[in-house]
Amino acid sequence: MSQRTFSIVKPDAVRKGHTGAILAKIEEAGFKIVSIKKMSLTDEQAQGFYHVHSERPFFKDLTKFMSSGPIFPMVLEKDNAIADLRKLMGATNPANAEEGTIRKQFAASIEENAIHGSDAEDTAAFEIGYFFAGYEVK
Ligand code: RTP
Ligand code: MG
Repeated sequence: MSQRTFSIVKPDAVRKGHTGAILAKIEEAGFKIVSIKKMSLTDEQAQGFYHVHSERPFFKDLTKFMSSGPIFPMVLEKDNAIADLRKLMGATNPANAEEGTIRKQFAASIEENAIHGSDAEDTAAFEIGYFFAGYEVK
């Protein structure tokens, strides 16, 4: 069944000029881009987005990184979108990511790992609403 998920091309990948190649992989995998924009986050906005990680030791570095430059947040749609995007992304640590995944190809480290993808239906709904108004994702 058709499902929506939320993704971000992270600041490291944008800085390195990998946005187009990452979007091409996403489209080739059958995802429809429902909505996309270029923007930068403040540290406070990044904290709100990653609030589930607020107690983790890497939280401060993570929000500093996510607010370090432009990102491309987007809403994606396809059958089984949430799980299929996670698969296409590869493991959080690119050292463990499978061949052919976005993180294997474009991520530099466990933190600067090129792409975000929602991990469940409830987080996808929260994350889409955090970045896009209802009229932008009709
Ligand atoms: P994401 O939420 O960005 O899609 O990544 P994920 O599910 O694969 O990983 P998650 O555990 O949710 O962690 C969120 C992001 O925090 C950074 N991180 N750094 N230094 C570290 O040990 C560490 N662990 C995680 C990464 O940028 C990760 O994607
Ligand atoms: Mg996550």
